[in-house]
Amino acid sequence: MRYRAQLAAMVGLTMLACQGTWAQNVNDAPFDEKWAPSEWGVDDKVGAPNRTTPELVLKAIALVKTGKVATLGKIYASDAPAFGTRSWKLVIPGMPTGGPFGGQKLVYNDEYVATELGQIGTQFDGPGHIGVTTSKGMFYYNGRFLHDKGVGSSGMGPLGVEHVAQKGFVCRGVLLDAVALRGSQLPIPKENSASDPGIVTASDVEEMVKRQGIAPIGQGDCVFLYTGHGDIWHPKDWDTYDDAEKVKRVAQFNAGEPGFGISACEYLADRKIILTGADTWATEAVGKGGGGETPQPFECHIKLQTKRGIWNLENMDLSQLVADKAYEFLFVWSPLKMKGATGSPGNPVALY
Ligand code: UVW
Repeated sequence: MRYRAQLAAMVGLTMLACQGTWAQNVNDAPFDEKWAPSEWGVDDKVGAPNRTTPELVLKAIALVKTGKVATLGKIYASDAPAFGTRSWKLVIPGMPTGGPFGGQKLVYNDEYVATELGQIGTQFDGPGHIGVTTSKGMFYYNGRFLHDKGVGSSGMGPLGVEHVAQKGFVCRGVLLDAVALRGSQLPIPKENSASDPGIVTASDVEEMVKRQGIAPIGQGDCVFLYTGHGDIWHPKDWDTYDDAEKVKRVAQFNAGEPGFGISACEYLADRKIILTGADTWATEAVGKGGGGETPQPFECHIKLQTKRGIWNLENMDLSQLVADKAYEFLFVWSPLKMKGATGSPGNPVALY
């Protein structure tokens, strides 16, 4: 946790520094590059999942050949890695929570969970999660601002995840096996450079698609990256470790991560995908110093989510897909319809 907290502090400091620069009106890219209105219009609250059509759903369903099913969510638990100061606490109030009722003395249990529900464990980044500070305020997907009417500490209003949840994700899932490409688990990047082996580039993506013998990435696809970094926190082994080993692994997991670099994110955006995901906590590369391919932390988050409405799933368990070499599949998932939330927990399903 200490390393993750340090990293979060570093990222925070860098963001503050960037905000300082933006406050001087240096980065108004959302206006200069016309990030809003989005291609789906000024009222849109969904983003790239708008690309899903009945035709694309039927094409994705045709990828189910063997009837095999893989669940891609990790286990939510208080000892699992989490970003910054996020945490998970589950209690069963009462034991039993209620009853007894009636002749059979029925009893029941509930759970009370205290956590950053949309941003813990296997988590979905929706429209209210990532914004950038501009000269006009904190800018989010489709030109909404944190100071807008209806957006506040009791909910994100038009940026709430329930709007994306209404649409959901039913798509062709593509698994990119970067461990097979590099020959081993990808390292945490050491330098802000596309040539770092921890940074997956656009040509790496093309090479993986070619080697894996699948059709090119295209409109409406959901694209998931396996880096091996997620195996530091593998659901199969996790509960076999003692507390000291878990603490060590949490620190390793949180110290940075391999992932997509800028060229890969731009490439995927050009292919008009609707969702990224990975076995890591941010999907994109995060070096030990906080940045990825550039010193700007979470630059792919900004370029895909804030700018284009291409959303993201983090901390996925891709191991069964990797073992089965299931490189394309039917992917089905939807965020929970939590009014005003920034994201969602969940357990996505792949069928192939
Ligand atoms: C942040 O919340 C900054 O990152 P992530 O989306 O990876 O949780």
